[in-house]
Amino acid sequence: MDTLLPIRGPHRPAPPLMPQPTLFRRASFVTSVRELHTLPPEGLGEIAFAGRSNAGKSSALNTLADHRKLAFVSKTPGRTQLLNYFDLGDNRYLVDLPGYGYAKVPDAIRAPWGKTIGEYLHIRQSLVGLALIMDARHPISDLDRELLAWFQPTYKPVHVLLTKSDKLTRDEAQRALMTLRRELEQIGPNYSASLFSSLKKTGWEEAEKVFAKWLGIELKPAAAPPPGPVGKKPRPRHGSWNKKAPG
Ligand SMILES: Nc1nc2c(ncn2[C@@H]2O[C@H](COP(=O)(O)OP(=O)(O)O)[C@@H](O)[C@H]2O)c(=O)[nH]1
Ligand SMILES: [Mg+2]
Repeated sequence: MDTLLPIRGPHRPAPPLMPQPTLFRRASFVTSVRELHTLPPEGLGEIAFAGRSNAGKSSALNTLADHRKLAFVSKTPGRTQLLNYFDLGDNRYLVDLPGYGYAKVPDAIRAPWGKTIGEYLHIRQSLVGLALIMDARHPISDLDRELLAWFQPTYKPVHVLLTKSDKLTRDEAQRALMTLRRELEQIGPNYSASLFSSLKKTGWEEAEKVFAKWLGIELKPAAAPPPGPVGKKPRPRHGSWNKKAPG
């Protein structure tokens, strides 16, 4: 009796793998800072990530780090109100700031989240720029404006990632970007913005270029990950791109 063999089609080469973000790929959690006197020693450069709660900051960080759990640490209870430091290697860091917009802050404090983080933004010498995450559908809230006004006296650059751009049509997204850019131009010459989507994994190339320049890191052409064994389907790299941390 004939043995039933699986029917195989002609051999098809695997589709080329898409380039992946590399700049933050080595990012690993170092420490959470509650008081400024416990900040790590000044390094060669750090970028702070800020944004309203729910704007998509954790997802954007995970996308840029090509790591679905990077921002997990920032969500663990007790760490959400702290500055969370991630080491990028070579004495460079990214700093995840707490999201703002939930708690009402007394006017006297002025910075969106209060004194400590407001002060950090002013005094930290190795802070080379601010990455501000905004939801492309509701760009630039009053709190975002307050933060920009607070940061402006440092004369350091700001780059806005207009994330969730997948929720808009191409035209709507372009219009949101242009409107925002016009407003940013009024604030400072080194304020820029680009579209981003953690869902579609788009916009990371432009973000990486800006952040690499700030950090003085030369970007190597994004290396595609090595192909898996022949015939084996590569596992999806971003199966749960925005997995929520418990608690
Ligand atoms: N469609 C879409 N949803 C997103 C995107 N980024 C984040 N989200 C969703 O927005 C919500 C808030 O995201 P999160 O990253 O936790 O925001 P955070 O509070 O700023 O850290 C979650 O439900 C995410 O699934 C995106 O690029 N596209
Ligand atoms: Mg978050």
